Amino acid sequence: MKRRNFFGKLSMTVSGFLGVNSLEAQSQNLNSNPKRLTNSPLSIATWNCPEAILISGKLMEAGISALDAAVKGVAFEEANEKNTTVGIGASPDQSGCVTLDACVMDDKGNCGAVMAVENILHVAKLARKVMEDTPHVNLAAAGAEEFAYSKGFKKTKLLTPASKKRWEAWSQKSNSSPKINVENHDTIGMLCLDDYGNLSGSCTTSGLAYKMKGRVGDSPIIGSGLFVDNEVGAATATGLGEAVIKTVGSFLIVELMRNGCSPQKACEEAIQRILSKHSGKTDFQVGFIAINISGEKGAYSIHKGFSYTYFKSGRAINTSSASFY
Ligand code: SD4
Repeated sequence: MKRRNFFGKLSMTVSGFLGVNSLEAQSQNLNSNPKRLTNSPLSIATWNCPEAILISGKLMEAGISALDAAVKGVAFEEANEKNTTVGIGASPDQSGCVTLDACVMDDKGNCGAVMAVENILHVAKLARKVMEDTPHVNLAAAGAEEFAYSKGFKKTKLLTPASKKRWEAWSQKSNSSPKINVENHDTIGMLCLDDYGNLSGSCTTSGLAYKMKGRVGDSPIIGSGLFVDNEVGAATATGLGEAVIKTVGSFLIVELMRNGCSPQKACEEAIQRILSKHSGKTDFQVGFIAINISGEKGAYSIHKGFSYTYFKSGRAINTSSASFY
């Protein structure tokens, strides 16, 4: 497809998703609030997700908060059947059941998460409901699903004919084991810095493809898959969740930034920490992205192949991350 057609189509898709009226309404908000930062709004997400980044970036340009932008941005990927690691069309667990994990964290340090949830599409939005409408941080499995229905979420069949076919092919192999997807589309962690200098983030995934039933990775674990501190910065992760959890990766990056590291240096240190705990064994991937409160960004992964997408001057730019190997 020609580049111009692609971006034309993309902006139509995105404006449909945004709702033009809400943009117009919110732009009045922007006019009445002065822009505080020169590097804002900034949104950045793991992997190649231009539509999600355009949604979050344009919402923030229209004066919408970083939290709203982070939840609405990843919603695009949750509804994207081609993304085999997020929302509808995602790979199931060993038993053929799709279970989703997600979390959100805002500029005030509030957070919410849902884990191992079946039949609910927009799990980042559900995590936000846990944060805003319950006294808890984490809701799991059937409890999270029941809570979703009580909040008006619809039951959605997440296993598509394509994801069922992939799972059937996988289950026929004799040495079937869980795997980290290495396609362009993968777990989406998104960090947003709005024009008022506030940071928020979201992370949404189906986790490891063909995982053990009940397995939960890093993505919905605050501090591991995502961490936001409005005084410092924010970080999010993709890759082998067990390795990220063992080093509390996203929290580690934010603390490194608090102690003076740039987002880039902090991501590199966190990857080094993981490698130092797995001496000799590097057959897995982890990637981190981070931003600080000044709008500087960083990304680093163990292996080549990880990329991230960010919003700049009305455009979504996808870039390869630097890597250890
Ligand atoms: C997990 N970190 O559940 C997730 C998987 C992932 O890209 O990021 N895949 O371990």
